[in-house]
Amino acid sequence: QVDLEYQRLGRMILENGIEKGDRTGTGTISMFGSQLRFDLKKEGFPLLTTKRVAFRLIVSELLWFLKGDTNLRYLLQHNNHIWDEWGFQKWVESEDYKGPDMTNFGLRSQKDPEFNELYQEQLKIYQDKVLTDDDFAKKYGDLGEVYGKQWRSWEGADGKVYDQIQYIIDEIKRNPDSRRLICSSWSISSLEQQQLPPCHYAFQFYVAEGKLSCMFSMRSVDYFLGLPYNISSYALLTYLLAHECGLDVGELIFTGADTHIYLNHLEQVKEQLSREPRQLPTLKLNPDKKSIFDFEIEDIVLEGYDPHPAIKAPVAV
Ligand code: DHF
Ligand code: TMP
Repeated sequence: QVDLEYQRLGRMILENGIEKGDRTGTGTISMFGSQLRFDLKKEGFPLLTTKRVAFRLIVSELLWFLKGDTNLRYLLQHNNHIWDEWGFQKWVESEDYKGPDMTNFGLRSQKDPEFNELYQEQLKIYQDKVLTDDDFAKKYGDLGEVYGKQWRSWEGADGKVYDQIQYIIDEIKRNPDSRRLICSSWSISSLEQQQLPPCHYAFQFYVAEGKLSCMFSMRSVDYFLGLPYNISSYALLTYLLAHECGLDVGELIFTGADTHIYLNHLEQVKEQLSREPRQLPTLKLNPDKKSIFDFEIEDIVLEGYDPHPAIKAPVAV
Protein backbone atom coordinates (compact mmCIF):
# COMPACT_ATOMS: atom_id res chain seq x y z
CA GLN A 1 0.00 0.00 0.00
CA VAL A 2 1.31 3.42 -1.00
CA ASP A 3 1.14 4.99 2.47
CA LEU A 4 3.00 2.10 4.12
CA GLU A 5 5.74 2.22 1.50
CA TYR A 6 5.89 5.99 1.78
CA GLN A 7 6.11 5.82 5.58
CA ARG A 8 8.82 3.17 5.35
CA LEU A 9 10.90 5.51 3.15
CA GLY A 10 10.32 8.41 5.54
CA ARG A 11 11.59 6.40 8.52
CA MET A 12 14.56 5.26 6.49
CA ILE A 13 15.55 8.85 5.66
CA LEU A 14 15.13 9.93 9.30
CA GLU A 15 17.19 6.99 10.56
CA ASN A 16 19.92 6.76 7.91
CA GLY A 17 19.94 10.19 6.30
CA ILE A 18 22.70 12.71 6.82
CA GLU A 19 22.37 16.42 7.33
CA LYS A 20 23.21 18.17 4.09
CA GLY A 21 23.04 21.72 2.80
CA ASP A 22 21.21 22.48 -0.41
CA ARG A 23 20.76 25.11 -3.13
CA THR A 24 17.80 26.77 -1.38
CA GLY A 25 19.62 27.35 1.92
CA THR A 26 16.93 25.44 3.85
CA GLY A 27 18.97 22.39 4.83
CA THR A 28 17.91 18.76 4.52
CA ILE A 29 18.28 15.26 5.87
CA SER A 30 19.30 13.39 2.79
CA MET A 31 19.81 9.84 1.62
CA PHE A 32 21.26 8.83 -1.75
CA GLY A 33 19.31 6.15 -3.56
CA SER A 34 15.76 4.98 -2.87
CA GLN A 35 13.09 2.87 -4.49
CA LEU A 36 9.36 2.26 -4.01
CA ARG A 37 7.06 -0.16 -5.84
CA PHE A 38 3.29 -0.23 -6.14
CA ASP A 39 1.01 -2.77 -7.76
CA LEU A 40 -1.53 -0.52 -9.48
CA LYS A 41 -3.86 -3.38 -10.31
CA LYS A 42 -4.10 -4.92 -6.85
CA GLU A 43 -3.89 -1.92 -4.57
CA GLY A 44 -6.08 0.88 -5.89
CA PHE A 45 -4.99 4.31 -7.00
CA PRO A 46 -1.81 5.48 -5.19
CA LEU A 47 -2.78 8.80 -3.67
CA LEU A 48 -1.66 9.23 -0.08
CA THR A 49 -4.35 8.90 2.56
CA THR A 50 -2.14 9.89 5.52
CA LYS A 51 -2.56 13.51 4.41
CA ARG A 52 -4.96 15.05 1.94
CA VAL A 53 -3.28 15.58 -1.42
CA ALA A 54 -5.09 17.80 -3.93
CA PHE A 55 -5.66 15.38 -6.79
CA ARG A 56 -7.00 18.13 -9.06
CA LEU A 57 -3.58 19.80 -8.99
CA ILE A 58 -1.92 16.56 -10.08
CA VAL A 59 -4.41 16.20 -12.93
CA SER A 60 -4.02 19.73 -14.27
CA GLU A 61 -0.23 19.56 -14.00
CA LEU A 62 -0.08 16.27 -15.93
CA LEU A 63 -2.47 17.51 -18.64
CA TRP A 64 -0.29 20.63 -18.88
CA PHE A 65 2.79 18.43 -19.50
CA LEU A 66 0.88 16.32 -22.02
CA LYS A 67 -0.25 19.39 -23.97
CA GLY A 68 3.40 20.30 -24.34
CA ASP A 69 2.68 23.54 -22.53
CA THR A 70 5.35 25.26 -20.43
CA ASN A 71 3.49 28.46 -19.61
CA LEU A 72 2.02 29.12 -16.17
CA ARG A 73 -1.14 30.62 -17.69
CA TYR A 74 -2.81 27.23 -18.13
CA LEU A 75 -2.07 26.27 -14.53
CA LEU A 76 -3.33 29.60 -13.19
CA GLN A 77 -6.50 29.27 -15.26
CA HIS A 78 -7.08 26.00 -13.41
CA ASN A 79 -6.31 27.56 -10.06
CA ASN A 80 -3.10 25.57 -9.78
CA HIS A 81 -0.30 27.49 -8.06
CA ILE A 82 2.32 24.79 -7.50
CA TRP A 83 4.71 26.31 -10.06
CA ASP A 84 4.15 30.04 -9.35
CA GLU A 85 7.40 30.70 -7.48
CA TRP A 86 9.57 29.54 -10.37
CA GLY A 87 7.88 31.85 -12.88
CA PHE A 88 7.83 34.72 -10.39
CA GLN A 89 11.58 34.28 -9.93
CA LYS A 90 12.17 34.86 -13.64
CA TRP A 91 10.10 38.06 -13.47
CA VAL A 92 11.71 39.64 -10.40
CA GLU A 93 15.20 38.87 -11.68
CA SER A 94 14.49 40.58 -14.99
CA GLU A 95 15.30 44.16 -15.99
CA ASP A 96 11.61 44.91 -16.51
CA TYR A 97 10.80 44.36 -12.83
CA LYS A 98 10.65 47.70 -11.01
CA GLY A 99 8.99 46.70 -7.72
CA PRO A 100 10.53 46.23 -4.25
CA ASP A 101 13.61 44.02 -4.00
CA MET A 102 12.60 40.35 -4.07
CA THR A 103 16.07 38.79 -3.76
CA ASN A 104 15.82 35.41 -2.03
CA PHE A 105 12.03 35.79 -1.64
CA GLY A 106 11.50 32.13 -0.77
CA LEU A 107 13.46 32.09 2.47
CA ARG A 108 12.70 35.70 3.40
CA SER A 109 8.95 35.30 3.07
CA GLN A 110 9.07 32.45 5.60
CA LYS A 111 11.12 34.36 8.15
CA ASP A 112 9.96 37.96 7.84
CA PRO A 113 6.18 38.63 8.04
CA GLU A 114 6.58 42.21 6.85
CA PHE A 115 8.48 41.09 3.79
CA ASN A 116 5.94 38.34 3.23
CA GLU A 117 3.20 40.94 2.82
CA LEU A 118 5.21 42.74 0.16
CA TYR A 119 5.94 39.44 -1.54
CA GLN A 120 2.30 38.31 -1.56
CA GLU A 121 1.36 41.66 -3.13
CA GLN A 122 3.93 41.29 -5.91
CA LEU A 123 3.03 37.65 -6.47
CA LYS A 124 -0.63 38.63 -6.92
CA ILE A 125 0.32 41.31 -9.46
CA TYR A 126 2.44 38.76 -11.29
CA GLN A 127 -0.35 36.16 -11.40
CA ASP A 128 -2.86 38.71 -12.72
CA LYS A 129 -0.49 39.81 -15.45
CA VAL A 130 0.23 36.26 -16.58
CA LEU A 131 -3.51 35.63 -16.78
CA THR A 132 -4.49 38.80 -18.63
CA ASP A 133 -1.49 40.21 -20.52
CA ASP A 134 -0.47 38.06 -23.51
CA ASP A 135 2.92 39.67 -24.07
CA PHE A 136 3.78 39.49 -20.39
CA ALA A 137 2.69 35.86 -20.18
CA LYS A 138 4.82 34.96 -23.18
CA LYS A 139 7.87 36.58 -21.66
CA TYR A 140 7.53 35.92 -17.94
CA GLY A 141 4.89 33.22 -17.57
CA ASP A 142 6.96 30.69 -19.43
CA LEU A 143 9.16 28.38 -17.38
CA GLY A 144 11.39 27.65 -20.36
CA GLU A 145 12.25 24.28 -21.81
CA VAL A 146 10.66 22.27 -19.01
CA TYR A 147 8.75 18.97 -19.08
CA GLY A 148 6.07 19.81 -21.67
CA LYS A 149 8.64 20.94 -24.17
CA GLN A 150 10.92 17.94 -23.69
CA TRP A 151 8.08 15.41 -23.68
CA ARG A 152 6.29 16.66 -26.79
CA SER A 153 8.82 18.66 -28.81
CA TRP A 154 12.33 17.55 -28.06
CA GLU A 155 14.77 19.26 -30.38
CA GLY A 156 17.19 16.77 -31.85
CA ALA A 157 20.78 17.43 -32.84
CA ASP A 158 19.52 16.92 -36.40
CA GLY A 159 17.27 19.97 -36.05
CA LYS A 160 14.13 17.82 -36.11
CA VAL A 161 11.48 17.97 -33.40
CA TYR A 162 10.50 14.72 -31.66
CA ASP A 163 7.32 13.82 -29.80
CA GLN A 164 8.52 11.35 -27.19
CA ILE A 165 5.02 10.56 -25.87
CA GLN A 166 3.64 9.80 -29.33
CA TYR A 167 6.69 7.61 -29.99
CA ILE A 168 5.98 5.62 -26.82
CA ILE A 169 2.30 5.19 -27.69
CA ASP A 170 3.10 4.06 -31.24
CA GLU A 171 5.75 1.65 -30.03
CA ILE A 172 3.56 0.15 -27.28
CA LYS A 173 0.95 -0.61 -29.93
CA ARG A 174 3.36 -1.87 -32.58
CA ASN A 175 6.12 -3.45 -30.54
CA PRO A 176 5.09 -3.96 -26.92
CA ASP A 177 8.19 -6.03 -26.11
CA SER A 178 10.35 -3.00 -26.78
CA ARG A 179 12.94 -2.11 -24.16
CA ARG A 180 13.19 1.41 -25.49
CA LEU A 181 9.88 2.85 -24.30
CA ILE A 182 11.67 5.83 -22.77
CA CYS A 183 10.95 9.51 -22.38
CA SER A 184 13.85 11.64 -21.21
CA SER A 185 13.63 15.25 -20.09
CA TRP A 186 17.27 15.67 -19.20
CA SER A 187 18.93 17.75 -21.88
CA ILE A 188 22.25 19.26 -20.97
CA SER A 189 21.88 21.95 -23.61
CA SER A 190 18.54 23.04 -22.11
CA LEU A 191 19.59 23.51 -18.49
CA GLU A 192 20.13 27.26 -18.85
CA GLN A 193 16.75 27.60 -20.52
CA GLN A 194 14.90 25.99 -17.60
CA GLN A 195 13.61 27.76 -14.52
CA LEU A 196 14.16 24.44 -12.70
CA PRO A 197 16.02 21.54 -14.31
CA PRO A 198 13.77 18.44 -14.40
CA CYS A 199 13.54 16.59 -11.08
CA HIS A 200 11.73 13.60 -12.57
CA TYR A 201 13.97 13.41 -15.59
CA ALA A 202 13.14 10.08 -17.25
CA PHE A 203 10.53 7.35 -17.33
CA GLN A 204 10.22 4.01 -19.06
CA PHE A 205 7.31 1.69 -19.78
CA TYR A 206 7.19 -2.08 -19.84
CA VAL A 207 4.51 -4.36 -21.24
CA ALA A 208 4.11 -7.95 -20.09
CA GLU A 209 1.10 -10.27 -19.74
CA GLY A 210 -1.18 -7.52 -21.03
CA LYS A 211 -0.16 -5.11 -18.30
CA LEU A 212 1.60 -1.76 -18.57
CA SER A 213 4.20 -0.91 -15.94
CA CYS A 214 6.10 2.32 -15.45
CA MET A 215 9.39 3.19 -13.80
CA PHE A 216 10.30 6.83 -13.25
CA SER A 217 13.58 8.34 -12.12
CA MET A 218 14.20 11.41 -10.03
CA ARG A 219 17.55 13.12 -9.46
CA SER A 220 16.23 15.07 -6.46
CA VAL A 221 13.23 14.21 -4.29
CA ASP A 222 11.36 16.47 -1.86
CA TYR A 223 9.95 13.67 0.28
CA PHE A 224 7.16 15.66 1.92
CA LEU A 225 5.88 18.01 -0.83
CA GLY A 226 6.98 16.77 -4.24
CA LEU A 227 7.06 12.99 -3.98
CA PRO A 228 3.35 12.43 -3.19
CA TYR A 229 2.51 14.37 -6.37
CA ASN A 230 5.11 12.56 -8.46
CA ILE A 231 3.86 9.09 -7.45
CA SER A 232 0.25 9.90 -8.28
CA SER A 233 1.16 11.76 -11.45
CA TYR A 234 3.07 8.80 -12.92
CA ALA A 235 0.33 6.43 -11.78
CA LEU A 236 -2.18 8.58 -13.66
CA LEU A 237 0.04 8.70 -16.75
CA THR A 238 0.27 4.90 -16.66
CA TYR A 239 -3.52 4.58 -16.42
CA LEU A 240 -3.98 6.99 -19.35
CA LEU A 241 -1.51 5.18 -21.59
CA ALA A 242 -2.92 1.77 -20.66
CA HIS A 243 -6.39 3.11 -21.48
CA GLU A 244 -5.34 4.27 -24.93
CA CYS A 245 -3.35 1.11 -25.71
CA GLY A 246 -5.98 -1.36 -24.48
CA LEU A 247 -3.83 -2.71 -21.66
CA ASP A 248 -4.30 -3.31 -17.96
CA VAL A 249 -2.16 -1.41 -15.46
CA GLY A 250 0.78 -3.21 -13.89
CA GLU A 251 3.37 -1.86 -11.48
CA LEU A 252 4.66 1.61 -10.74
CA ILE A 253 8.27 1.89 -9.64
CA PHE A 254 9.90 5.02 -8.29
CA THR A 255 13.68 5.45 -8.21
CA GLY A 256 15.19 8.45 -6.47
CA ALA A 257 18.74 9.75 -6.15
CA ASP A 258 19.07 12.60 -3.58
CA THR A 259 16.03 11.77 -1.45
CA HIS A 260 15.56 14.39 1.24
CA ILE A 261 13.40 15.78 4.00
CA TYR A 262 13.77 19.54 4.39
CA LEU A 263 14.61 20.56 7.96
CA ASN A 264 11.49 22.75 8.08
CA HIS A 265 9.29 19.73 7.26
CA LEU A 266 10.39 17.52 10.16
CA GLU A 267 7.39 18.12 12.41
CA GLN A 268 5.01 17.58 9.52
CA VAL A 269 6.71 14.32 8.54
CA LYS A 270 6.56 13.01 12.11
CA GLU A 271 2.87 13.84 12.30
CA GLN A 272 2.22 12.03 9.05
CA LEU A 273 4.24 8.98 10.13
CA SER A 274 1.97 8.64 13.16
CA ARG A 275 -1.18 8.31 11.06
CA GLU A 276 -2.93 5.06 10.09
CA PRO A 277 -3.25 4.48 6.33
CA ARG A 278 -6.80 4.21 4.97
CA GLN A 279 -8.42 2.51 2.01
CA LEU A 280 -7.16 3.82 -1.34
CA PRO A 281 -9.46 5.54 -3.82
CA THR A 282 -10.19 4.26 -7.33
CA LEU A 283 -9.65 6.07 -10.62
CA LYS A 284 -12.36 6.38 -13.28
CA LEU A 285 -11.44 7.49 -16.80
CA ASN A 286 -14.04 8.61 -19.33
CA PRO A 287 -14.43 5.55 -21.61
CA ASP A 288 -15.54 7.75 -24.52
CA LYS A 289 -12.12 9.36 -24.77
CA LYS A 290 -9.55 7.26 -26.60
CA SER A 291 -6.45 9.36 -27.23
CA ILE A 292 -4.66 10.50 -24.11
CA PHE A 293 -4.26 13.90 -25.75
CA ASP A 294 -8.07 14.36 -25.78
CA PHE A 295 -8.45 14.01 -22.03
CA GLU A 296 -9.74 17.03 -20.11
CA ILE A 297 -9.84 17.51 -16.38
CA GLU A 298 -13.46 16.38 -16.04
CA ASP A 299 -12.68 13.08 -17.83
CA ILE A 300 -10.58 12.00 -14.86
CA VAL A 301 -12.46 11.22 -11.66
CA LEU A 302 -11.34 9.84 -8.35
CA GLU A 303 -13.81 7.90 -6.21
CA GLY A 304 -13.72 6.98 -2.55
CA TYR A 305 -10.91 9.26 -1.38
CA ASP A 306 -11.17 9.67 2.40
CA PRO A 307 -7.79 10.94 3.65
CA HIS A 308 -6.53 12.35 6.93
CA PRO A 309 -6.44 16.18 6.96
CA ALA A 310 -3.92 18.10 4.86
CA ILE A 311 -0.62 19.12 6.48
CA LYS A 312 0.86 22.45 5.43
CA ALA A 313 4.57 23.03 4.81
CA PRO A 314 6.61 25.77 3.13
CA VAL A 315 8.15 24.95 -0.24
CA ALA A 316 11.88 25.59 -0.69
CA VAL A 317 12.50 27.89 -3.67
N1 DHF B 1 10.65 22.66 -5.19
C1 DHF B 1 10.79 22.00 -4.02
N2 DHF B 1 11.67 22.42 -3.12
N3 DHF B 1 10.04 20.93 -3.72
C2 DHF B 1 9.10 20.47 -4.57
O1 DHF B 1 8.43 19.46 -4.29
C3 DHF B 1 8.91 21.15 -5.81
N4 DHF B 1 7.95 20.75 -6.67
C4 DHF B 1 7.67 21.46 -7.74
C5 DHF B 1 8.49 22.60 -8.15
N5 DHF B 1 9.56 22.91 -7.24
C6 DHF B 1 9.71 22.25 -6.09
C7 DHF B 1 6.47 21.12 -8.55
N6 DHF B 1 5.53 20.32 -7.76
C8 DHF B 1 3.82 21.65 -4.19
C9 DHF B 1 3.64 20.35 -4.63
C10 DHF B 1 4.21 19.91 -5.81
C11 DHF B 1 4.98 20.80 -6.56
C12 DHF B 1 5.17 22.10 -6.11
C13 DHF B 1 4.60 22.52 -4.93
C14 DHF B 1 3.17 22.15 -2.93
O2 DHF B 1 3.55 23.18 -2.41
N7 DHF B 1 2.13 21.48 -2.42
C15 DHF B 1 1.45 21.87 -1.20
C16 DHF B 1 0.39 22.93 -1.43
C17 DHF B 1 -0.40 22.77 -2.69
C18 DHF B 1 -1.48 23.82 -2.88
O3 DHF B 1 -2.59 23.63 -2.35
O4 DHF B 1 -1.23 24.83 -3.60
C19 DHF B 1 0.85 20.62 -0.56
O5 DHF B 1 0.53 20.70 0.64
O6 DHF B 1 0.76 19.58 -1.21
P1 TMP C 1 17.17 21.17 -6.87
O1 TMP C 1 17.03 21.60 -8.31
O2 TMP C 1 18.17 21.98 -6.12
O3 TMP C 1 17.38 19.69 -6.74
O4 TMP C 1 15.78 21.50 -6.16
C1 TMP C 1 14.58 20.95 -6.59
C2 TMP C 1 13.70 20.58 -5.42
O5 TMP C 1 12.39 20.28 -5.91
C3 TMP C 1 14.14 19.34 -4.69
O6 TMP C 1 13.80 19.46 -3.31
C4 TMP C 1 13.27 18.24 -5.31
C5 TMP C 1 11.99 18.97 -5.54
N1 TMP C 1 11.05 18.45 -6.57
C6 TMP C 1 10.36 17.28 -6.36
O7 TMP C 1 10.55 16.58 -5.35
N2 TMP C 1 9.46 16.87 -7.28
C7 TMP C 1 9.20 17.58 -8.40
O8 TMP C 1 8.37 17.17 -9.24
C8 TMP C 1 9.90 18.80 -8.62
C9 TMP C 1 9.66 19.60 -9.84
C10 TMP C 1 10.81 19.18 -7.68
